[in-house]
Amino acid sequence: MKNKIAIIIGSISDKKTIEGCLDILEQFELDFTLNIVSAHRTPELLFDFAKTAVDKYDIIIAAAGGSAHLPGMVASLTTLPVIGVPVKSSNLNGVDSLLSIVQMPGGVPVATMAIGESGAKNAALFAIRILSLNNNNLKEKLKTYINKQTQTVIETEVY
Ligand code: RP5
Repeated sequence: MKNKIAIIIGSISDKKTIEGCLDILEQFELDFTLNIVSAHRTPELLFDFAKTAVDKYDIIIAAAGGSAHLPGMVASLTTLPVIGVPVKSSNLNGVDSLLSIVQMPGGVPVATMAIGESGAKNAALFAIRILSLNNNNLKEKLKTYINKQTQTVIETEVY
């Protein structure tokens, strides 16, 4: 395992959505890259990225909005697990992104997260769960993260 994650976004306008993903990966001290790769505006870059990704990374997180072909196209060109994050689009609130990413044909899987910032955070945590299968140190950090999250909810005073 390389313990390395590639994050790709379809546009600079997607960066805000994935801030939570970056925060979590930094918190877990994981090695990642972040690049803009657009399925429609830079199709040749997408092809080159996807064809060489297996030599550099373990997991790809791909966030895109609207007619969001990025995660699916990348998944079709690599054997790596691809986690898709539907970005909340301005016109259809991300339902377009979600349906574009989740409705893959049988044979080409994309692990599709929730729309927007929750999906971006979960993409990082899902990647960490995959990497922790072969990394006990990461597994312990993940347990600590989950326990802290639980404690925060329990200790939150409502009144
Ligand atoms: C998609 O189109 C991107 O992932 C982005 O969410 C959406 C809009 O892109 P911009 O027009 O803001 O660059 O490819």
